[in-house]
Amino acid sequence: MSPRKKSSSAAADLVVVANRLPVDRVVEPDGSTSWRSSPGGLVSALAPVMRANDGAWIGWPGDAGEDLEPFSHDGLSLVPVALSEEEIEEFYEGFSNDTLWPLYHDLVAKPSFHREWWDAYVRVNERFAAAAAEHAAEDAVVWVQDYQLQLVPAMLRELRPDLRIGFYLHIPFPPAELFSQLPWRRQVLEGLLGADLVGFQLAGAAQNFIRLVRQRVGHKTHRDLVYLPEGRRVQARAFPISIDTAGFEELAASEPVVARAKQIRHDLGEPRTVFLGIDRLDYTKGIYARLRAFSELVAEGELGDDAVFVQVATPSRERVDQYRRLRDDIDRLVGRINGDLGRIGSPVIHYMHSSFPREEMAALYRAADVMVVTPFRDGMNLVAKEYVACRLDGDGALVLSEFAGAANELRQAFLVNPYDINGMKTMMLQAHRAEPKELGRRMRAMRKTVSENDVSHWASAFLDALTEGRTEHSKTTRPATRS
Ligand code: GDG
Repeated sequence: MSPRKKSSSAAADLVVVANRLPVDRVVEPDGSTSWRSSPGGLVSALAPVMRANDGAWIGWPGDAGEDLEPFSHDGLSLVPVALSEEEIEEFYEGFSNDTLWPLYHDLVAKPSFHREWWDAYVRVNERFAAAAAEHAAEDAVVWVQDYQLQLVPAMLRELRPDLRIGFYLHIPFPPAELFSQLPWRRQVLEGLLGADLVGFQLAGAAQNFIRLVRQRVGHKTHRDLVYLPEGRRVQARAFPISIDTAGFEELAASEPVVARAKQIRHDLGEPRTVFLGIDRLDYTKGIYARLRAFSELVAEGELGDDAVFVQVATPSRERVDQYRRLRDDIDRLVGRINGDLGRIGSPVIHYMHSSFPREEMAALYRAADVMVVTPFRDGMNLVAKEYVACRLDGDGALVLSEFAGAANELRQAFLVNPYDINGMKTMMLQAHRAEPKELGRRMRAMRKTVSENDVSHWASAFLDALTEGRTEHSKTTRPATRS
């Protein structure tokens, strides 16, 4: 292994490029600003390997503003990329969240195509690529994340052909029939082909990509490889993402979380069965259909009179029209269901439009008998895996959509088609009535899956695959244990 060449933050051996920095800006009462970590699976998986490799994380700080200097936070070098108010509207809310997001999720909502949004997408991708080119050491490894930055790999390769470039898509990659609607389909494919390795949640998504590259760009492909005319090869493979399983287990076992879970059940009126949904408030997540299915079961008397549904919907993308409409729809539905079926002091649906600390999430997972995860389409769905990780006693039931990537691994869940309300009702009822023995058998198998495949396993599988193909350079990423 070659010795480290440089130690300044301007020369990182591993560069992560993501839309968001893993921190939020906090403005203090005196007007000064400070940073607070926004913990997530990605940062907890990557932090150790970043620290071991002079890593830098390039991303947007989350609000409109001028350029900020790179800084360190919690041992990580962070490089802010500024977005103007107009770019937030056109690149982020527009092209990323109102064009690509619905297009990549099976057209669950209608995507908007606007040429100005595309122009902003190109401009912002160029800015991220320039920042990565500036901060990567010679021969460094650069890992670009997600649908907001699909043009970065090719832009970066143009600037820095010495780099080893990986790209990972956290959301589904659609079949050719849907993707082909995108007026800039060829540019997006060519953007991704700048990477050496393109990672997806599922093998089917990688196959969709390979097929599109063959059809639309005309490159030769064989299995998971694309052969470019200049002699370079690009690999497209599945790397299903996961969670910090041990971290969730530890949290779920902690005394305050155990006590809080008891308190939650008490506050709900000690019902026999607690159903739970936790999602970003997003039209892909199938919240509306799931609440309808549950309310019909209640109205039909199938659940007895002591089942409640707790639905947490975390505020999300609130300036995008489709999200505003969804919020109104859910507000109305919850109001109607509780108006029709609730009694004084005991609504059937406990709906919270807010976000909570991780400890509260773990307590909710512990408190719930039946976790209901019913997206119409989802890259993976980490909530399903988090629920499983928190069920330390091996009890509880998971009702899971076939169209979540997680269904590929969590085969022992009660799998449902979220478009089929009657089918969902049947499965929710089956989960509610299942014997403890059956629940234990299912949950133990799923717990084994999430403990064997956690997020650090995911990160090292991707980085190993990215660096092992490197023959012309000697550098490899250092494992996290060597600092
Ligand atoms: C995208 C893809 C893919 C939610 N509310 C709160 C909170 N959360 C956390 C959950 C979970 C995460 O946010 C949500 O992850 P999901 O996977 O469920 O969904 P997306 O946000 O759509 O994520 C998805 C994922 O990327 C990773 O590749 O699985 O398919 O769409 O970790 O726990 N966390 C806290 N408070 C909340 O109120 N602390």
